[in-house]
Amino acid sequence: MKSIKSLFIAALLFTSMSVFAQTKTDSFKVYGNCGMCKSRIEKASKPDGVSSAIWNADTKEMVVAYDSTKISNDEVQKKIASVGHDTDKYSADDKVYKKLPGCCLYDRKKTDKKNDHSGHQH
Ligand SMILES: [Cu+2]
Repeated sequence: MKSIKSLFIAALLFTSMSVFAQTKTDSFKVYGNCGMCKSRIEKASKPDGVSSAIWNADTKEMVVAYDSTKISNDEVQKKIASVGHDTDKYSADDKVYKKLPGCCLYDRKKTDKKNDHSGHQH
């Protein structure tokens, strides 16, 4: 009987701990094109602490559910930018962007960054 009681207390403790782990759901824009972008973006936006990440290729809307005690919205956006996709707050590195497959070269939000090459280069 005693062990059942302590088990119950342990379960109660565990439950209250997971209540402290606050799950937040946020949405923000992530720029990209296709299904390949989708899997790349969603993969990148799932570090520890993120329970769900879904990107809509049509609306460019990203919806993430994460544990706000483990990770922040900013950190998730940085992760996405690090694989080549601009977000509301962070821009991907030009070098990373240029390495994306052709179908993934989306229109960037900032076009006037540095125009050191004129015209098209195809
Ligand atoms: Cu793509």
